[in-house]
Amino acid sequence: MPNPPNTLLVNPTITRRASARFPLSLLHLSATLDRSGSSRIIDGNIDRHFVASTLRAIEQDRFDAVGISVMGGPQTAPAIAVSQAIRERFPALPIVWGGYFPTLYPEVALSAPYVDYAIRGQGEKTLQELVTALSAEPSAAPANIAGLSWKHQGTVVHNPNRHFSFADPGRVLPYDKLGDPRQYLARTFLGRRTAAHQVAIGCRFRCTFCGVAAMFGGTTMLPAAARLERDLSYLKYKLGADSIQYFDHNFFDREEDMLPLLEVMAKYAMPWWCYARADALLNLSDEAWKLVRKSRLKMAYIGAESPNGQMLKEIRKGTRPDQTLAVAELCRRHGVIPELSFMVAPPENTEEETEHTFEFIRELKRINPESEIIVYVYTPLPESSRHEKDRGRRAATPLRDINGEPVMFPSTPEEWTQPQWVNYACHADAPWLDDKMRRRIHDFVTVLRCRYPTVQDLNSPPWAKRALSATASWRYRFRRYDRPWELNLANRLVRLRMPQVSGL
Ligand code: B12
Repeated sequence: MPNPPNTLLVNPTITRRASARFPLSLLHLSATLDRSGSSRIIDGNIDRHFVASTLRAIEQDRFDAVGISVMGGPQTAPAIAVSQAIRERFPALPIVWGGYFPTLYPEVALSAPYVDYAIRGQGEKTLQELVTALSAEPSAAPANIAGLSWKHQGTVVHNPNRHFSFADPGRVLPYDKLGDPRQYLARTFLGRRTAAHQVAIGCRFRCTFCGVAAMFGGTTMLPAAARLERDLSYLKYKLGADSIQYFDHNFFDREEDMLPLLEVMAKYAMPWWCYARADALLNLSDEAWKLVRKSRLKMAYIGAESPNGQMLKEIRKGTRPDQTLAVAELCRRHGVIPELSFMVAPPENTEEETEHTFEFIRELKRINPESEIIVYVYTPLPESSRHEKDRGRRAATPLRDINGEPVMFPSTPEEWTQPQWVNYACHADAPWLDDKMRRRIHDFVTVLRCRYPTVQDLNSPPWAKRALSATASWRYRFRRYDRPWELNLANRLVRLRMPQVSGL
């Protein structure tokens, strides 16, 4: 009889210690793994020497595999560093990558000598089956584990996709594996001890640019109200959380399913933040809005994306620009701040679309000056990374760089760590932009965020925000965005927060 499988789970550093939130991916995986074995978590956001800690953990204990969570962007380089270090010191230990990076790019992940398995999509069951197989027979070929990609005689094998599942771990997540879970509660504009939590899983929409659609293929599931009650009760009464940031992919779904959840939240009345859609909020009944207010929703992040209805259709967003304007007004009436994100500088009509978006943002600010605006560069996912159900549907025009050459996406994890590709993954730059366009976006964003400093910034004193806003007002008013040197200087002193980089 083999020993029950033991798995080491690692979250490579992606953000500052102060911005670290519960590593929900690893907590969910751990809850499932512990049903048939055991697991340990190392979080690189808290443990800044997580590579050394990982090696030490493997020296001290017997593990059947190491699972590493990898998101494209700034997490890829530390994920490579820890994987290489493990391979060098413990060459026989299987290394498994899971999360958005291997889901979108399994071939790229498996091209690396330090990745043995890539798990696509939800990882709980796939990882559990894999480590069970590895602990019984390390050299066994895992041909029948759904959701797994692996290497066989020099080629990559993709097992069939795994069906979407919504397994309730049956208890609160194993937060105690993180040391003191209270270190993950943060002071935010929601409260003094904000906790990150996820209620519903997945999203029923299939926006072509979104990693969530690639991960879930348009499926979503909401939990029973009792489960939410159990979790909120733990977060509030055991940990002392006073507010919640919901990491749900899309919080508001069918109203009849939402109402019982909103009732629980109204009972706990902890100020909250979530991802939402303009159409869903516009369709909420009065009864639902009453509960939304009572539960103290403070801010809803809404993907507005573009003021161009045709573009919204092409990317399968499913909402219209008039709904974006309407939701800004609706939120104002209900005391909810809409945090609206836009994707500027698309590959076609780059300049025209960008200027149009700037004007639309001004209109939104007129309707609801409290609206928070996030400006990203439109960086579509490679066609190959879309969910199998969506591949080949509405094939986009091939992307071309600034010289008219086809855009070639990286073929190794190392290439994805080059600054231009990290910026691509972070929606901060694209190969079809010239310096003039980059500067124009940067200057507009500088003027906008100085004119309207975010409420999410708690560090800058109110007088500094007021001074910045006053300094920026003439530029904003007369659309003189170019080279705002005085704002760049002032910003360096005040260092306004960037929610798109660090989260709340
Ligand atoms: C929290 C969060 C962050 C946090 C960090 C998280 C952390 N690790 O501490 C912060 C704020 C730092 C962050 C940053 C970024 N993020 Co982020 N983030 C999220 C968010 C809101 C929640 C993630 C989460 O906890 N989910 C809940 C858990 C349970 O789900 P999960 O992580 O997907 O895990 C499951 C599977 O992925 C898989 N899995 C995950 N890890 C592993 C590991 C193993 C071994 C296995 C087997 C399986 C596995 O199994 C898990 C359980 O089913 C998601 C959106 C969302 N709702 O998921 C975006 C999201 C993951 N982020 C995304 C992106 C793009 C970014 C950025 C890179 C860019 C950006 N502009 O947002 C930035 C980087 C910014 C920078 N530093 O410059 C995208 C990823 C899509 C993509 N194309 O890759 C998402 C989906 C948002 C979106 N819709 O665009 N992010």
